[in-house]
Amino acid sequence: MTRVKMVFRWFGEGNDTVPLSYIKQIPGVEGIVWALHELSPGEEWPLEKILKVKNMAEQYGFQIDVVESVNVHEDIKLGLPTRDQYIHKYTETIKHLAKVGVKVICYNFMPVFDWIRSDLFKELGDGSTALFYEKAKIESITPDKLVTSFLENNEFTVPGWEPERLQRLSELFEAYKNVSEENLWDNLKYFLERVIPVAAQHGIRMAIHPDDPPWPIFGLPRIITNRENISRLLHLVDHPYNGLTFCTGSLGANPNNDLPEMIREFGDRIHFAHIRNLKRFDNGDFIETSHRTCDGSVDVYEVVKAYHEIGFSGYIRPDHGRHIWNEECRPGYGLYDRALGIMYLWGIWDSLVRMKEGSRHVCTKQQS
Ligand code: CS2
Ligand code: MN
Repeated sequence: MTRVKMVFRWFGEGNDTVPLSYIKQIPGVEGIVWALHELSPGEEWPLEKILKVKNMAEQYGFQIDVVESVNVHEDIKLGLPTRDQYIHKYTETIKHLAKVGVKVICYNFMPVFDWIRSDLFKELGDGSTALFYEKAKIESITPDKLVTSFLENNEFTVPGWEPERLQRLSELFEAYKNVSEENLWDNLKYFLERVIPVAAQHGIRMAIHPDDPPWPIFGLPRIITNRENISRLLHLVDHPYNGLTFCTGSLGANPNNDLPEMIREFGDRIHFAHIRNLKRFDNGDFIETSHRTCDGSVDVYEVVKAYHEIGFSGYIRPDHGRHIWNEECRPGYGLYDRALGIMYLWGIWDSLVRMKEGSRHVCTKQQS
């Protein structure tokens, strides 16, 4: 029987508006997706801190199999001589995470920024708000202006946009001036060649998150963007532990990405599935929507169907949600819309399982 493992991103005690006790009440969630958000990229994660999260999660019966993210230090992406010391810390962190049973590490290789949007709380017309990408605005604003506006209007730190990191913005842009896409590929290869063997030895699958959006931003190179590049990535170090976080929200911003097809092609290397819908506009803008297929441009039904077809038994989480019912939360990471998203995903998944396995299968209760 096909069995996916539904998980839910949680930013940690005192750092998330959603308590674990609420996550517990979302049907079928068996684990939290977590990170030590208080640490900077490049720092080694101490075992005591990791154990604290494990204990907290266990009180609610949650596993902590998936970490998102162990961030990669910029010196690694830049290919600076100092990278070796950071790669060493990264592998030490992997060993610590293996000790508590972590199975998957999600990370990304995007220069300077993690995801980019022009607005964090754009009105959708029904009273809800969502993350919005306005092409013209992004093309006309300077990165520091954009960052300042986010920091002013948002009381939560957004991962990848931490004030400490962003203080170094101009310095970083200067450093990336000489880094081409090909250099970034080389630097990723160098990183993977050193990290994958350690991860494999410790039973941890590495799952790179695609670039969001999947095209170059502010002149910075971006490489994890489409089918061809994903295939190149998987061949850089051709090992089952060198895999993907397949994010339909990131890859889906480019209409040329055939998501169900990519799931069928890369299925055995997808260790972690992020499902999100978004609506693309002809002018290059896009807005994040509810998970429902007809609300956006991503055919979420076909995406889930592709996972079912390949017998996917990895981890899956709803990605960003809208902000609904006046919820005050981190941009994209409220409780309500992500919980609705989960129920939509279960609705599709359970029907597919039922159609295949017949009425003898009702559904698997994922936790007690
Ligand atoms: C985002 C990212 O789409 C997403 O999941 O919220 O911030 C993601 O967590 C990172 O790119 C993973 O490294
Ligand atoms: Mn994602």
